[in-house]
Amino acid sequence: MILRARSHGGRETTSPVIPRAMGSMEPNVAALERRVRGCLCDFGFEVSPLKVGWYNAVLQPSFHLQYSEDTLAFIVLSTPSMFDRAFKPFVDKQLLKKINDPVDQCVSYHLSLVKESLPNQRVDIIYDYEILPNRKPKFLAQTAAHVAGAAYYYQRKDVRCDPWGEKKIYGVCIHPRYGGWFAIRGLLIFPDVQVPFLEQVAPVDCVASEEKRIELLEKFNFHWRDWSYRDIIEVKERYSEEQKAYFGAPPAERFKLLEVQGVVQRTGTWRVPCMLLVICATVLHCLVPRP
Ligand code: B12
Repeated sequence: MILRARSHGGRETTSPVIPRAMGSMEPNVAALERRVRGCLCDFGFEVSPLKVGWYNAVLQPSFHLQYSEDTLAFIVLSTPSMFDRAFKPFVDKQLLKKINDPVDQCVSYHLSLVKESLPNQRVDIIYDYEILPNRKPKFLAQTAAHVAGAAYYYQRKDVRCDPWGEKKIYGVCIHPRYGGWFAIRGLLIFPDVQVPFLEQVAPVDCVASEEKRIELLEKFNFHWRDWSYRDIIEVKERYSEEQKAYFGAPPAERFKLLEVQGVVQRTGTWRVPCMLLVICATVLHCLVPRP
């Protein structure tokens, strides 16, 4: 099994680590992990392994995933480059269905390819937007990212002198490399693969001071539309202006953005000016206060 070794600055390296209790399926698990990474990393996704038991251990039973505790799973994040490496080619090549969110369709396409590339393996996929009949999310993406060591989940209880009184304060994950410029897209679960030997890696605590944590939670809860919480640490990569315009647009208008792009592609040289026009219009739209 390849486990991640982290430097203090959060940079990630891969190095072979001898597991504490190597099981007979060990080489298969390493191959599985290579396959999952091989399918996703070139497209701007990042994957981190976890055991279902780590996730269930911090949650109340109503949120538990119904698998045995040594079951292998991978949390899948989209990084800023997913937009250019996966989403734009997907829109160029595929027939988008108008019913679902285009990015969700793209993510689902790529995660389904992982499943197809492992025909002899049972793979369950849970997406971040899926909900149970009781309206609870099927999995808590931030908790999964934290226990997998992918991104630190900062919650209200991580602040000692809490200034918010009765207000509801949502927590937020921060990635050591991308700050808040990423999303948690899904969980790949391998019900037949047990990894008792997998070692847990702690997430990098990149927002360590009390003041910064308060600033982060303030920004995420009360100013998330201005993107500022995403820059709470110095980042290596962030969303491009084009990507911000796309994600900043109300979901109904995102299709329009893509339609314009499609039309313009057919008329060749007009593509760039027209895209810029749409981006400017969207940015202006977002700046105009809504009732
Ligand atoms: C419902 C939802 C919302 C709701 C409610 C938010 C909430 N957190 O409850 C609303 C609509 C308000 C919302 C808004 C936003 N959201 Co939202 N949302 C979700 C969603 C679908 C589910 C969250 C949820 O219901 N959690 C349930 C509560 C109870 O969980 P919890 O507070 O974490 O509590 C658990 C932990 O504390 C855990 N626990 C206990 N002890 C310990 C100890 C440790 C160590 C750990 C790790 C855990 C742990 O136990 C608790 C449960 O028992 C998630 C995706 C997902 N599937 O998880 C995205 C998600 C949280 N949202 C996200 C974002 C970005 C946003 C917005 C900025 C809008 C946007 N998409 O751009 C805004 C920002 C918030 C705001 N100011 O409004 C991102 C956050 C990314 C990040 N970096 O953290 C997520 C993960 C989606 C994604 N695909 O990336 N969201």
